[in-house]
Amino acid sequence: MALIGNKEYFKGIGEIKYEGKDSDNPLAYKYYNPEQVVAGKTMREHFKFAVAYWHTFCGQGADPFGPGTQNFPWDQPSDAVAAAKEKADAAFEFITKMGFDYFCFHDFDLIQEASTFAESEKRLATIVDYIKGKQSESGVKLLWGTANCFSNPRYMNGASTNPDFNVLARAGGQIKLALDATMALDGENYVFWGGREGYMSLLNTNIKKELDHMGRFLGMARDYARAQGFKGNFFIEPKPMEPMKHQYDFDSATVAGFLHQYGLQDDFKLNLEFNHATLANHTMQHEMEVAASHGMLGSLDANRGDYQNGWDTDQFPNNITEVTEAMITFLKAGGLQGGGINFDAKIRRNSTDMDDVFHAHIGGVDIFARGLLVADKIISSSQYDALREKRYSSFDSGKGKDFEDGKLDFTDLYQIAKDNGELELQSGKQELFENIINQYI
Ligand code: XUL
Ligand code: CO
Repeated sequence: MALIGNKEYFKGIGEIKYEGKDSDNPLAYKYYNPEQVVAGKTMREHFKFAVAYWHTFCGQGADPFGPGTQNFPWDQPSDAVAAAKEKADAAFEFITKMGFDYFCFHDFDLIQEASTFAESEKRLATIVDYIKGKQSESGVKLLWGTANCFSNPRYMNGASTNPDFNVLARAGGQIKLALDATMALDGENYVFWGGREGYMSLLNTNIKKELDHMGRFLGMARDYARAQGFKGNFFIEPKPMEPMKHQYDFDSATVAGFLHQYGLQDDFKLNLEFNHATLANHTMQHEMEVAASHGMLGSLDANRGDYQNGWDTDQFPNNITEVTEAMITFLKAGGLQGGGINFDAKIRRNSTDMDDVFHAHIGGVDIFARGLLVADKIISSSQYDALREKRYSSFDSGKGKDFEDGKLDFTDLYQIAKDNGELELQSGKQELFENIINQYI
C-alpha cells in the first residue's frame, strides 16, 4: 500500500498475517484469523481492534522516577505540525501493518496543544485534515475520539466538575472541538473518561454540586453532537481512582445509576477497561455483566493490571482465564454495542526496540482470539449453559414463574414458606464451573 509520507518507520516488518498456532514466526498471528467465523460472525467483525494513539505513538515510557526511554523517530521535528504529520504517518504505517481497521485518539495526541485556544483550534483542524487523507488512502476508521481534559494544569481540580465555572466552560470549548474532530473523521463513537472528575479531599468538595454539573455538561455535549448529525454512541469509561483519590465514574454500577439519574441512559453506554475493573476490586467479567444487564455494554479498553500492586499499569493482556471469562460474557451479551477492542496498553519502559510494540499488539490480539474460540466452545459444547439454567429452573414453572410474572404478593411468599417447611440445600457447583473453563482452555 502506498503511504502519503515517504519514510518507513517500522523497517523490516511487513504485514502481520495469520499463520496458525504451530507457526514459530513471532511476527504472525497464531489464533487471530480475521476472516474465520466464530458464533456467526468473523473475528474481524466481533473485535474491531483499535490502536490507542496515546500509548503507541505518544507515550515514551516516562515514569515518576525517570524520563522516557523510547525515542521515536517521528518525534524529531520541532515544528508541531510537522511532528504531528510524521506521527500520523508512523501511526497509519503501524495500524495497516497490524491489519487493524481502527484507531482511537485524544485531541492532543494528534497534535501538541498550543499556548492559546485559538491556535490549538487551528492546529487540530490542520491535523484532522491530514488524517482524513490517511484514512481514505488506507481504509482505517476511527473507533472513537476523546478529549484530554486532565493533563493541562488548568484541569487540576477537574473539568466539568471543576469548582471554577470558567474552567468548566474551557473544557466545554475543548470538547466541542474534539467532537468536531471525531465527526470530521467519521468516528463511530465518542468517549468520556472522567480524567480528574472526582476529588482529592472531601473537605473542600461539594459532591452533589459537582455531579449535577457533570450530568448537565454531558447532556449539553450530547445535544450539541446530535444537532450536528452525530449518530454514534457516547461512552463513559469507569475508573475508581487515579489520578484522583476518588473518581466519580467509579465502576459500571455507579455509572449506570448516574446515567439514569441525569437522563443520559438512551445515548450513553460504557467503555470498560480491564485494569480499571481490577482497581475497583472487581473482575472485568463483573464489570461487563453489570453493563450488559443495563443494555450498556458499549466498548472495551483491553489491557491488564498487576495483581501485586494497586495502580494502572496498562500492560498488554495475556491472562487467558481472565480474557476467556470476559469473552463468555461478550458472546452471551451478543457482542458490543457500537464499540470494539481498543488496546489501551503500553509496552514496558525497558521495551525499547521498534518491534516491541508489534509483539505487544500481536499477543493482545491473539489472547482475545483464543479467548473467543474457547468461550464459544464452552457455550456451544459444554454443560456450562445448561448448568447455569438449571440453577434458576425453579422460576420456569409453578409459583416461581408466577413470581417472575408479578402474580404473587408478599403474603403469598409467606404462605409458600410456611407450606414448604425446611428446604434442601442446592449446591452452587462453583468448582465444577471452574473446571469447565479450565478444560476448554
Ligand atoms: C486512563 C484511560 C484513558 C481513557 C481515555 O486510565 O484509560 O486513556 O481510555 O481517556
Ligand atoms: Co482507557
